[in-house]
Amino acid sequence: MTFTKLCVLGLGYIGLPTASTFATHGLQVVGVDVNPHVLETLRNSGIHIHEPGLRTLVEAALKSGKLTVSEKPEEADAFIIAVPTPFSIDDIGPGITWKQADMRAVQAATEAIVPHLRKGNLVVLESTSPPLTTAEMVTPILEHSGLRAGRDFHLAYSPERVLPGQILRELIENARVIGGVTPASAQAGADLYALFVKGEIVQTDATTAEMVKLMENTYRDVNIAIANEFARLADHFGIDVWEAIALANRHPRVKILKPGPGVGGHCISVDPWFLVEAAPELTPLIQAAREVNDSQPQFVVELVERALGSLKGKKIAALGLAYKPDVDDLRESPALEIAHWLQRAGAAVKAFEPFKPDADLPGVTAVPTLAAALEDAEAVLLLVNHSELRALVPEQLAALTPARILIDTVNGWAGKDWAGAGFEVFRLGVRK
Ligand code: SAJ
Repeated sequence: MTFTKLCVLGLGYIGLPTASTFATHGLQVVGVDVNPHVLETLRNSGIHIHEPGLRTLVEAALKSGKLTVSEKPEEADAFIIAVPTPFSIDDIGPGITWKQADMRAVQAATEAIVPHLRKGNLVVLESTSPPLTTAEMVTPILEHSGLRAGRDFHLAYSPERVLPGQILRELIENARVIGGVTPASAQAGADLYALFVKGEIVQTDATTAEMVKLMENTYRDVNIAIANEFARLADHFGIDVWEAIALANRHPRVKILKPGPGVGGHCISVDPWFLVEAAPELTPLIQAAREVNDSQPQFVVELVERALGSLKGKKIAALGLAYKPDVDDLRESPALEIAHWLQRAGAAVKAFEPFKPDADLPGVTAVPTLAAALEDAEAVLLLVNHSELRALVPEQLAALTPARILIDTVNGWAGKDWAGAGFEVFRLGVRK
């Protein structure tokens, strides 16, 4: 199949890079978003997302006239749905919460395509979705057009697999899985992404493609959970988990991930729930892993309490609030949760996030500079392994703060002579 014009619905972390990349590879692209702020920012040559290289790419795409933005879709050869699928939290009993995929944005975007859908078009869903979404939710909505999926138009599911912080490179280089409702739909999807994807393009059916995405992120979640559990065990047995992991990883078939303050972001902490929701009785391991990772912030709060004796009134500089290093994304961030909990427990927290110095956060006192966080602190808590924070050296930190207690939850400050500069260091997964 050949393509001239493409509509991308959803201009977020995935939709905007995808739309811009197609535009710089020759397609006429209409980027659609329901958020007027996003459209206005883009129309004024701004950008609402921090991602290395994205600003330049979007500028080039807009300047060339190949990318335009709009609040509504229009007729095109192909449509890509890249809207968010967050989760909603349900209370299902005393003390039990259950997380469910909130599919309203996918539903609304699919409905918005219906009036513009023509014979021979291709529709691709990229949003992470529970298994069977393409077959049982998207198909019936699109068929309100009077056209039949797989017969009159092509329909496919293609998961995005890019890593925030490396989106532009991974979008092009990663392997792409395209699952069609028919083999011809998968082929049409493959033809579209072949315009820029350099990685292998692998065709399958739509439900397999949905599962692949959920399996990838669930696999990572479970593996991070075991690393976090090892950190708790190391703490219990009085050893250094980082050393133990480094040694275990010398085994040719072992690759333990890093423990930390918990699992955040809009993918790994969310996607496993899509499987749990779809088959609760088949997912005890996945549920246990979620529980371990979700309770890791509490483990950090206890570590801080142990280091400081008590939390009441203690002045703590919390460094980093993003969900992982070198991104500005605060969604589901364990660091944010920890800062919040410490504050609720009576500590006087000043939090600093270098990628969002002006963030205004409910329940957390954020300050705009590192110096402001540190100036009167009694303890320094490293929550995110941002390069800029990791690079701090003992003398530099000693000059910026009266605090002489460091609590490192990400092993960012290992291997430096902190004791030489008068600091006492507590590390996650290392019992002193
Ligand atoms: N984390 C650890 N220990 C580790 C690795 C990560 O605690 O060893 C934590 C991070 O600090 C963060 C969370 O896990 O809080 C998730 O970070 P991540 O870098 O593992 O993943 P994401 O959420 O940024 O991106 C993931 C990627 N999926 C996989 O690696 C299987 C990415 O390829 C997906 O495209 C993305 O989810 C997505 O959009 O689904």
